[in-house]
Amino acid sequence: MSVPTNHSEVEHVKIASRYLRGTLADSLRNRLTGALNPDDTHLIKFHGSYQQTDRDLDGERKRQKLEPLYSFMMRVRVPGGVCSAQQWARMSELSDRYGNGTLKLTTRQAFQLHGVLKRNLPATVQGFDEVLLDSIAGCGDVNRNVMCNTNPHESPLHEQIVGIAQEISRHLTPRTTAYREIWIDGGGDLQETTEAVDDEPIYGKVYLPRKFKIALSLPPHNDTDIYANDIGLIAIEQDGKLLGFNVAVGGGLGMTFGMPETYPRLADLIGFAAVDDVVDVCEKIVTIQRDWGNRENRKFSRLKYTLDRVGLPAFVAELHQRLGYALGEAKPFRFTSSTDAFGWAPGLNGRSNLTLFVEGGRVLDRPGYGLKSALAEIATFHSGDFRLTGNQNLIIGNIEAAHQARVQEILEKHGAGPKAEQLTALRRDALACVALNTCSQAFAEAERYLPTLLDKLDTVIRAHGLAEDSILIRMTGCPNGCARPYLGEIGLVGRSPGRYNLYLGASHHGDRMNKLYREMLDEDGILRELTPLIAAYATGREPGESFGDFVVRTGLVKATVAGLDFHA
Ligand code: SRM
Ligand code: SF4
Repeated sequence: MSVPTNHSEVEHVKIASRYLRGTLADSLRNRLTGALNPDDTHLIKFHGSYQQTDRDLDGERKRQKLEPLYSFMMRVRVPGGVCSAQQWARMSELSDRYGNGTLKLTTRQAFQLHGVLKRNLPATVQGFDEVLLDSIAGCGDVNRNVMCNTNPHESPLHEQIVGIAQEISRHLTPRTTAYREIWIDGGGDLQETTEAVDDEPIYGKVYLPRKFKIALSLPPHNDTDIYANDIGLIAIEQDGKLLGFNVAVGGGLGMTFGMPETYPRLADLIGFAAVDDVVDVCEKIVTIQRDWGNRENRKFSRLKYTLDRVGLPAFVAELHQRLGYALGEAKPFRFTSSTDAFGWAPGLNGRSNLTLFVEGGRVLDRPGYGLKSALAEIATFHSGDFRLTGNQNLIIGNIEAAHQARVQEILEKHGAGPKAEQLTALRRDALACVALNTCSQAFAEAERYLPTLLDKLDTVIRAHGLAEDSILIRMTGCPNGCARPYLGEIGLVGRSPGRYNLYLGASHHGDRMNKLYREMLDEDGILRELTPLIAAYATGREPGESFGDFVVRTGLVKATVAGLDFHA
């Protein structure tokens, strides 16, 4: 089998890879460089890793005529965001032993390690494997980590829904044995990879045209931003029983500056699926995208472009045909929140849950603040779980009554006690993507800079009595959308070092995107624009009105009603 010549380079690499093997074994054995063979840089994404350089050092190393300092980001899927204390402990330990000492909790409830050297990749993967974690499908043209909102204290239904998220994830995980062969059995010293005998019943030999994302949520919470996903599943309950899911398709946020034919788009509701059908509905949607998605130009390969090209009715008709029945009519629901509830909350069976604020999702130790050490210590005795939220925060879940005081004490001892309530809601609910120094796509800082900007914005917020009012601010270093900035009531998207485009007017619950308001602002410009708006909001808002709704109502920006009018 070969792929048509007009298909993109990555399609050719995939087909030649024999189910994701490529020459990865050879790349790992080559000790002369810290990098992989060029084609393998595409394939390793399917194994959950990106080859990166330390962008802070790139210039200096070039001047010294040295190879860039190559290292690898490794992404470990945590379906539904729930992992055990043992798994937490292992990730923390691996980040110290092989990574840069920090653990990143992503906007999709996964773990990332940064700074892993090529020679340490196999040992790191083996470390995941020993505690039943893996990085396969962390990245690549396959279904990624399946998200699910994580409010264990709210109802037993959440547990059921997390279970369904895990089932969807298992079903859509690639079946190739290449991952085990290369990283675990081969241990980085595999002499030869076997002739592929695998079968990928869902993906086939060339996998999907592009990444694919699924999120679940249980109203009234939309903390997984389901509309930003290729498939969003909205749980519908009746009298405490899960009936099934409303199905939304075609969300995705990436775009490219200067190319208005690329755009962020929210998913459209197309119907209702019963609990027992939902895994199959996801599979069939994935296969339509596999067959219909654009494989010539990766800029237009996501499901959102497939949908806008063929039209929603044709897509839904095809889905019904592949299912052999029609989805039911979408059922009524209402989202009222998309943020995390910080602090202690009672749980089920006498246990409790503690939601901790993790700035930028970065779990680390710094002088006077030892969050990472505190969590590692808690993991030594905690019999519950750890839950990564879609807002880059962490819930220590299902804490035994007998352990509550000890958990609190350890956090305080390390200066990491729950202090979310001392922060403004603006800061508590902020999101920032990784950006520099590891992300190759970043035009500007995000995670490293947003706290500084927030110090200044907090002064304005407090001066206007808005410390407890949640305003969603989201910053990314480029327009790819990793911190879902187009769903920020205030979105800041990096254009060049120190300069950002300012977007305003998303809803507070993830169901309306924002619009471009100003371009190329530096810090002074951002403060100059936002200060009067915050003041006007404090005095002019209607009861319960969110900042995003306020700027739309007062005519500052027009409401974005569909992806195709995002740039209008
Ligand atoms: Fe992302 C690429 C980080 C969530 C849209 N994303 C990247 C890469 C791998 C950069 C690259 O291509 O070289 C970034 C790695 C940086 C690093 O050094 O770690 C990266 N994305 C992240 C994370 C870690 C951001 C964070 O700070 O938490 C998130 C990891 C999620 C996970 O666990 O799987 C992350 N990325 C997202 C989201 C949000 C979401 O899914 O809810 C989006 C927008 C939704 C979407 O997919 O449309 C997102 N990332 C992108 C895109 C644009 C995709 C597109 O369709 O245009 C890229 C670039 C690409 O795919 O070509 C990208
Ligand atoms: Fe990198 Fe851009 Fe994603 Fe930020 S939004 S992590 S800069 S790809």
